[in-house]
Amino acid sequence: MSRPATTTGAVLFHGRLEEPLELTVEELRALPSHRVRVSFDCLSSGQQHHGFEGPKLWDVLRAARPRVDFKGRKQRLRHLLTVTGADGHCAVLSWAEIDPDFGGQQILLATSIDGTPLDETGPQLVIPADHCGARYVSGITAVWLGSVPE
Ligand SMILES: Nc1nc2c(c(=O)[nH]1)N[C@H]1C(S)=C(S)[C@@H](COP(=O)(O)O)O[C@H]1N2
Ligand SMILES: [Mo]
Repeated sequence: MSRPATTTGAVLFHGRLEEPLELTVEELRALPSHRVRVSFDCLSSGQQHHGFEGPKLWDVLRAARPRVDFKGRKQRLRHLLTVTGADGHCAVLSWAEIDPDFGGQQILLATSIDGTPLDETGPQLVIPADHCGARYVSGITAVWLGSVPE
């Protein structure tokens, strides 16, 4: 589930997709970009404040052509994403957190942090609603889409 992308700073999208897709930070910039100011709490370093910019994870996921039935709504709910960093840190997101028919959260794959481009390190997951910073996975190398078996 954490097979990294082959290009430095690129992300491998794999799992329940028409085909695996590798996207660089530069390619992520081709999608509509959003800016957010966030604060989150870290157990070891306290309250952090950052400005992030990048596309919505939802828009990236749609571009990656998920093998998911969009006609109904209930069938989508069994899907989940894992987001993995270069160091193996991994967080799970449920499909419904980002689907506009459900939570529709403004979760981003940031291409810059505080104005610094992330081309070399890889994008960072931004979850403005989270109180804790642990799901702000940095240096993302892989995003996997899966579903709970029927
Ligand atoms: N790849 C990776 N991303 C990570 C972590 C990690 O260990 N590895 N730690 C998380 C935690 S616990 C926090 S609080 C934030 C810290 O973000 P900051 O260093 O930009 O303040 O990064 C998160 N992202
Ligand atoms: Mo943290």
